[in-house]
Amino acid sequence: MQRTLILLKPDAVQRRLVGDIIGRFERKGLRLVGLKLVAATRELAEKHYAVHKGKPFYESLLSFLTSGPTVALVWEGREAVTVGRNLMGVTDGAKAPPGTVRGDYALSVQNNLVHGSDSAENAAIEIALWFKTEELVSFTATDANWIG
Ligand code: IDP
Ligand code: MG
Repeated sequence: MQRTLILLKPDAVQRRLVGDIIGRFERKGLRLVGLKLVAATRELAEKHYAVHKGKPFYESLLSFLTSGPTVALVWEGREAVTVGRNLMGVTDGAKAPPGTVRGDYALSVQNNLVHGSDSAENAAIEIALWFKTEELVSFTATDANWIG
């Protein structure tokens, strides 16, 4: 069982795609264990995107992530990290295949609607950055035998 951090970035909220995107993760079978609306501070955005510091798009990326509300989600399930990345599609919305969030709704590289952890190790770090332990609610899904 694995957990992943998924962010619906400010463009997803502004474009009213929150319900659609959450629905995709729900229908896949992942369990929602954390959910909140966050106005990310510059400090939080810097920590979240620390790996991109120094890149040409870094400042613009921080402005983007702090430009409005972000929906922070933690999903749990089998291979949750890979499943999350597959539901999102590749970074560049123009190249992401149809059927993925980015493939269906994004054309931009920067404004690509979602963030998803890229490894179990980074997921643990990112979840700790966005959530307090007591904000995560683990539960047994009543349909677990069907979903696997
Ligand atoms: P990912 O979100 O698919 O994991 P990363 O390479 O980790 O992609 O980049 C983090 C975020 O930075 C992307 O989701 C996107 O918003 C932005 N980004 C990545 N590469 C570029 C770029 O070349 N130009 C502008 N923004 C970029
Ligand atoms: Mg990334």
